[in-house]
Amino acid sequence: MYTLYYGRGTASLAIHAALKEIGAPYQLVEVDIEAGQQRSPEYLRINPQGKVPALIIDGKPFTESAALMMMLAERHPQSNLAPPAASLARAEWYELIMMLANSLGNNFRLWFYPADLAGTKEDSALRSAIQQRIESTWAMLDARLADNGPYLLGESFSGADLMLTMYMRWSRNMARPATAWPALQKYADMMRAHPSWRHITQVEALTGW
Ligand SMILES: N[C@@H](CCC(=O)N[C@@H](CS)C(=O)NCC(=O)O)C(=O)O
Repeated sequence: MYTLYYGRGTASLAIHAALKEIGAPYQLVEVDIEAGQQRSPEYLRINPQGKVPALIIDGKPFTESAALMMMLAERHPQSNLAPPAASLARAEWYELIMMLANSLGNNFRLWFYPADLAGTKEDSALRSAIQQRIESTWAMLDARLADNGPYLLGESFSGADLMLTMYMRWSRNMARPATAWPALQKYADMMRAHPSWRHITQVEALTGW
């Protein structure tokens, strides 16, 4: 039994969907980010960084969404989260997971929590630089999907698609959201209809998309 500590619509989204894909038993514990529950002494014992997600595996807490995706893929080789271990497709999958986490995850963290870096929420030069970095990643991914879709690995769905869909959703209120790129718009329509994504949207009562 896995236990996922999640916040609605946050970096736990992809892991929530991955658990649904696997079909293994799991329970959810909501951490209310708006209410600051991530900084409660109880939660800090689970993740001293005070962030979600945290996943309890065999009684031990683990964090970092990209790492959790890799752990789940490894523990459930029959699932569709990743191509077979040691294959070239698996190597490409690792590359994708890390690229998404570095190019999108880190920049979105600064977008939503600019005080992490600048000590202020008012630094417009920083925000504009982050926005440009995120947009250049959308452009690169749009070209990739237009050339070799419909999924990141071509014909096969994988957990990398759950990561990308999560990050794309976070851009929905930006001046140029991911869906401003045509292949990404098509991809978003496909992924929003994907069963595990629809499931978590309902469970987390997400609006928008
Ligand atoms: N690199 C981490 C980032 C986790 C993260 O920043 N989570 C945010 C929600 S998306 C959070 O917990 N924010 C609460 C806070 O920092 O106070 C991951 O991918 O798991």
